[in-house]
Amino acid sequence: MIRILTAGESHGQALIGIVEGIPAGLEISAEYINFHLKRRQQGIGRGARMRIEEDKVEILSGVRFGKTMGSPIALIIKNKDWENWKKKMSVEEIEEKVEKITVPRPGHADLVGYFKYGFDDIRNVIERASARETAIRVACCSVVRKMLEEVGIFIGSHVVQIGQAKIEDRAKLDRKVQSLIRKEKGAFEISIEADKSEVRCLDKEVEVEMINIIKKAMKEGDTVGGVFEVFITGVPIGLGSYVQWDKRLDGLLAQAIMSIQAIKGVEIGFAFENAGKFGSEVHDEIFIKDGRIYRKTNRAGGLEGGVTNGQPIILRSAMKPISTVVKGLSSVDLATGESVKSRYERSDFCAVPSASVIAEAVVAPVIANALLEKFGGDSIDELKRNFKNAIFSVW
Ligand code: EPS
Repeated sequence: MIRILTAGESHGQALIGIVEGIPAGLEISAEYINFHLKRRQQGIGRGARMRIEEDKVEILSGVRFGKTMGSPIALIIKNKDWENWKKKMSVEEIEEKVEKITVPRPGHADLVGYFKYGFDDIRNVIERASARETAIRVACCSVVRKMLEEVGIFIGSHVVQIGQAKIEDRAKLDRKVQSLIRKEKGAFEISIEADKSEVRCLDKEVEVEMINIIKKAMKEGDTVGGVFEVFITGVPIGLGSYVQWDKRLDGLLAQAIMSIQAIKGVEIGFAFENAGKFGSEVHDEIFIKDGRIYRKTNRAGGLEGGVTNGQPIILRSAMKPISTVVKGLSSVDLATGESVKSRYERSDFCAVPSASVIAEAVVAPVIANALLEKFGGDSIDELKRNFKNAIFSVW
């Protein structure tokens, strides 16, 4: 099975990751991973840090002559900003006094981390809780994603809401998404289109509203969150299982997306809308043509009983507004007990477009593990041979 571990602090020397369990013979390059790293760094509303970093991965092990060897793959992304943080983030004890951070930002991990680990300096929390970690996670997951692409499974995403600006015409959006996923690269075609927009939005009018809301937040020293959707296509029937709680793929996918910093909600298909309807209006009826099972709708989001039903997987996710707010929020100085305003160093105003790209990445290991569990394969050729028996349905 595939396992991923990451290490590294936001302003430390580097971020590192290990990917274990990738079958042998997968063609992979730093170029492929860097393509997704660059996509993660795009979007209006990011802070000054994104102008410092230009994330590039180095593959340190597990790959020979451009192909995986079945052994652990080690990756590294160096932090360019490290140059400015060598003292503050020194591994060794230093003589010089470094200012301690004692005022937690509401919504961030600051307060809980301070008490949980018994620190006297919130810097220790900020550095690892930071969403900077997602750079190496995207790198690691991109290797897994490449493996999925080998068997025709593609992942894509787009943003449907930022602040109060949201796509209301669902029927029009569904038509657009359906026409995109029928193309060669399935769900990734959604991303190819969305990547052309600064907010990764498929609707030109709503895109303008979204950009205006982000600009307003930037001007007012505030932040905004939003909602994005992830689609996964080319998934056969039967990944995951209902036989045990921890094999249900819907739960595992939700966990993966929830593990992204600032994500507070995940929905499979149109769960919240479905909750307000009668059953007869919700469930995707089953039809057959020329011996092939098909559905006219996909409100279940490609999962029934925690098992893939052969339709595209649809995951919707809510990101809260970033918790570092320029104008400050009420907080307490934990060193003195005084009521003060939360401090501001530097941050993003909106990271919803980036989060959607990160979500594409983090679902890959969940799908890949369910795929390997069902079809097996120590090499890519073996996996492909086994995958030939996969059963699909159509939407
Ligand atoms: C982040 C704060 C900002 C973001 C960062 C996540 O960084 P800094 O504190 O250096 O200004 O830019 O995101 C990234 C660095 C990244 O690569 O996505 C936070 O507190 O989570």
